Amino acid sequence: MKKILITGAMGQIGSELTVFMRERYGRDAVIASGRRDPGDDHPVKDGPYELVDCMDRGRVAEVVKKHNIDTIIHLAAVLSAVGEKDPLAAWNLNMGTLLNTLEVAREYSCKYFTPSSIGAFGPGSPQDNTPQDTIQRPRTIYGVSKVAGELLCDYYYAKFGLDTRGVRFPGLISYVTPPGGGTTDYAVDIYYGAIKNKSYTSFIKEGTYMDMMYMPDALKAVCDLMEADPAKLKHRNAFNVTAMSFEPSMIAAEIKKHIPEFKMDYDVDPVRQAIAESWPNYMDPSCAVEEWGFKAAYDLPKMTVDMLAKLKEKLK
Ligand code: AKB
Repeated sequence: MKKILITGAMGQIGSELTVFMRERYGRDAVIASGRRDPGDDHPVKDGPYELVDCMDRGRVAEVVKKHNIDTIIHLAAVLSAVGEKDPLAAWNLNMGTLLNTLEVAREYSCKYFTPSSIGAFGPGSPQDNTPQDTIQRPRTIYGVSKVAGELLCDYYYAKFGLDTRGVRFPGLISYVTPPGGGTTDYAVDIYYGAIKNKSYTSFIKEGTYMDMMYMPDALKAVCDLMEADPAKLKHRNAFNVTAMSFEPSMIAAEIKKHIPEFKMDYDVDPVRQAIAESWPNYMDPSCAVEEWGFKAAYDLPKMTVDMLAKLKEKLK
């Protein structure tokens, strides 16, 4: 990976991955891109930045050619809860940008990464210890687009020999960039509620387990997978990765250890609750462990200590 293009660099993982990869591979090795100019004081502007709408394949190709890109990290996507508000727009954006970037990667022989999600599973998938290869019949347009994306990445690998790689991300938790319209967002919002008001109203019901991961582990996972020996990879899209599984009262109890006055109540959102119930309780990440050494450093207690300390500083 000498020159990396990151699409959707303004999204939750995009801006942090840009900073992380620049630290790891060099400032000029990572070209961040997005549909908007984020303003000069945004961290993604600390290095090369290009305005790119991935619905415009010609523009993607122009930027790949201009910077001699050999690796595309395609992140631009509409998430699960927002997707349900306008399914057609979500499908068009998720599939249109995926196909355009895959085609450009094929044309310019780039290595390719795009994330799938726990959203690629559905009510028919085994919910406990969800296997790497199993039934995938999601009920959200986001999930349908993620399954289609996984299949397309497999297809481009098998048909054209494109070096496609990916992970099924769980809910990502970060103090830097807020998430943008997902079902797992409560697990980020709760920390903001704890620091700002010592309280939080959860839109997800007590007892609803989902997989989660702290952002530093997610960033490292992307780099570790992209650096992995291709001969060892049996799966081309996408690996189950997870660091922890919890339900709302567990994260509340963990926060209470540090903020004893913290109170949580519930006002369940039926749309997001139904999505959460259709997703795994916890996935089996053993293929990622075996094929490229996936390992997460943060569990719920360790993440909570860090999140609360960092947010306290940030919101001062
Ligand atoms: C969402 O909740 O939609 C995302 C995801 C798990 O893919 N955070």
